[in-house]
Amino acid sequence: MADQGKTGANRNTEANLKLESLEPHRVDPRDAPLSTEQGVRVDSTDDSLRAGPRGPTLLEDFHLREKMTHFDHERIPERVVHARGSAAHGYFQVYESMAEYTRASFLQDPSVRTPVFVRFSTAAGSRGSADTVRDVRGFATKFYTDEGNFDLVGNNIAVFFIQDGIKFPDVIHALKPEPDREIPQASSAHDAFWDFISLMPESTHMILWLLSDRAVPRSFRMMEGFGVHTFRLVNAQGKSRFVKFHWKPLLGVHSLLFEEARRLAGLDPDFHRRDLWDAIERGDYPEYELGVQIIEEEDEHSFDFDLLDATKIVPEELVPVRRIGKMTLNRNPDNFFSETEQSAFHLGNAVPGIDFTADPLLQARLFSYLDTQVHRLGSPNFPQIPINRPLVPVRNQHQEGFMQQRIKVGRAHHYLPNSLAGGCPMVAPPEGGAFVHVPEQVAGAKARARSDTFNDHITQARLFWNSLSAPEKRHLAAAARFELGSVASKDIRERMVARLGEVDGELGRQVAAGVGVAPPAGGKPPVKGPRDKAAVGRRSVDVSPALSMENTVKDTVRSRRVAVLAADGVAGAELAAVRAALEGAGAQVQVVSTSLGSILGDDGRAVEVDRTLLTADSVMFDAVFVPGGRASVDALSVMGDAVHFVNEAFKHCKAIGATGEGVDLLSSSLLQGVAVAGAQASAPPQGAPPLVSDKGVVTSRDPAALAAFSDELLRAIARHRHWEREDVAQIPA
Ligand code: HDE
Repeated sequence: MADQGKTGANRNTEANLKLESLEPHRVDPRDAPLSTEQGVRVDSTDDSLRAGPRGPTLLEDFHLREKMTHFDHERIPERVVHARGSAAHGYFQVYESMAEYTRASFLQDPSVRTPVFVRFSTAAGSRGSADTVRDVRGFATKFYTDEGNFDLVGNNIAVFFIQDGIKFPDVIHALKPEPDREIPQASSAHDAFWDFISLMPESTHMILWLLSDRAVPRSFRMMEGFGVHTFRLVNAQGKSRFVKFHWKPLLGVHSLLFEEARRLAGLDPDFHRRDLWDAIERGDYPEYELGVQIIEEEDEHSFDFDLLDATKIVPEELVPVRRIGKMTLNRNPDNFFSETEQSAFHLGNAVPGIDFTADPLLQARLFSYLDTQVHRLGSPNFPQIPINRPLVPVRNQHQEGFMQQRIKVGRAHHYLPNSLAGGCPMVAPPEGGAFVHVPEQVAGAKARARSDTFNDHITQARLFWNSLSAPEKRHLAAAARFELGSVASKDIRERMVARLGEVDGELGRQVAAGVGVAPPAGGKPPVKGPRDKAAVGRRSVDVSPALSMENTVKDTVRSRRVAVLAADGVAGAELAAVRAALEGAGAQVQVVSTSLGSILGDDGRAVEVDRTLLTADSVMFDAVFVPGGRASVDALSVMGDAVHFVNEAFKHCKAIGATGEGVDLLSSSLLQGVAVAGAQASAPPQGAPPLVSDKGVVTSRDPAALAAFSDELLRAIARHRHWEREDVAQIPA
């Protein structure tokens, strides 16, 4: 009985049962000739049926009418939020049994690979909007477990704008393009958004995250995911504990600079989609560890905030994140519409062993997701679409509806109790795998009210700010100046600056200076909040290093993109040695030159060109390498695009490497404030070090130092950005 309804075949196998289940639905154009939807073969699809070659088209043309009708109905409503997204298949494997905490079957056996489908998204823009805009990213995972589907529908920002779901339509209406002019697309930099936010103190914490570099991720593969709400884990004995879910990317958390993000929005609006697709095609499979923060029920009130308040994090320093398993994304979808667009996530898709809390944001979501899918996919039968189907049998009393796929047999399938079908389908006891809700005690007078323990909107915003490194703070203040600088209403700017000043006086002053309003009056009294309430505990921290991206993984170059600037006469040996080192460490190297085809190295060997200076831009890369070769460097030195390429990479604090004469290109690029190897010299001066590495700029003129050079460049690229260069005088890029 216990295993009734389970697929079983999921166990101890590397096969991905979800992918196998999609196989019968895959259609290859090579399998059969062109036909109508009725399977009738078609002799021509280029000319409609006409009364004479110049005559009118006949209504009788069933092929024309079918083709046109289907085309006319191709579009379905895009998601009201998170319309722009990209997805991938993969699997999840737990490291060790979590039976102590949860009975969820997919969290028991380390040998089991549970298929997953993950959709990443932006929230504000339409389906065709750019990937790299400043926005929260969705991180929605569907686990096809052997007890049914579990959807973890999270974001890359750990908190949310609002505390109660009833405000969701308001925040989204404010964020979306303004209704009269439908401007701006996929951007929060406008009056309506900041009008709302400036009047909603509870949004302060989320706003700080949104203004931070986390809102412009380098890649979907390099961002964290958060379940945001407090959920429950429930074990087989019925013991319930609170849990916060996390996804930790193995590549670390890395961002773009906002300026790069804005340039990329024009140069490659599909930057993140392409990055995800290409990485999977290359076999650079994105990996994330699932983390949990587990909190005993008796500790519910031990913090200086309310666990039910989705505008708060549980600092990792108070409750460590335990990494319990790993997700690997290893297969791209076959069809964007059928899989990515039609995938329907729902926070309410939970499996036994995982349960909800009374978080009022979560509760509203439990309603919204089902409702929105019916609208978007047009029928309550949307769970029957192949990508949404669970791997376990589905039996219930639902019947009919648009696009019903099931052929239910028998006279009495559709009601319970029945005797004609032997009482089937039968309900299951908990031991038989049924979902049983945690019997949480609830009591209280009916009221439209919010708990006082939700009142403190500033303390954790300040915690976030205080936890950032100096460069992150600088970027955040600049982002606020950009966003508010786009707001026409001075009142709104003033209100918002005052709020930022409440979080931190210096932040308020820095933003005020850029947006033409008076600096906020300093020294506001600390906000009265749950800290002061006897009912709420005092566990808190003032700084959480886990919040700063400065402390992320910085020891790998895996999948980083490195541009090699070269022209005819490039030093072939230098290019080959450095490329081998970079590729050996997992980086992707692309040779950028003036035209496609190949260039000739000084060793007489041809080097294939991957991109031209017209189609490649430094913002598309993580690092630049300029090999020597007098002719190559001389040619590049007089090309504005090549010089600009290096200048811009320098401005964006990326690792830059140069060997031999390549160092001269850097020197002539007005690099300021960094040391390079023997500037403007073709041979190393007497006693000069073979290798100079300063603030992410690695240079060497010594052919014998290539191995050491490569090692140092790898280290510089692994650090991702060298923010210390932001202090160097402005670069004319
Ligand atoms: Fe969503 N959200 N949301 N949301 N959300 C949707 O469902 C909603 C919230 C999130 O890749 C919609 O299928 C309400 C928090 C993601 O398909 C809709 C509230 C978090 C995705 C909806 C929230 C999210 C959605 C729109 C406040 C992070 C994309 C289309 C109570 C934990 C999933 C759809 C995908 C999508 C409602 C707040 C994440 C309308 C009412 C908090 C990742 O149902």
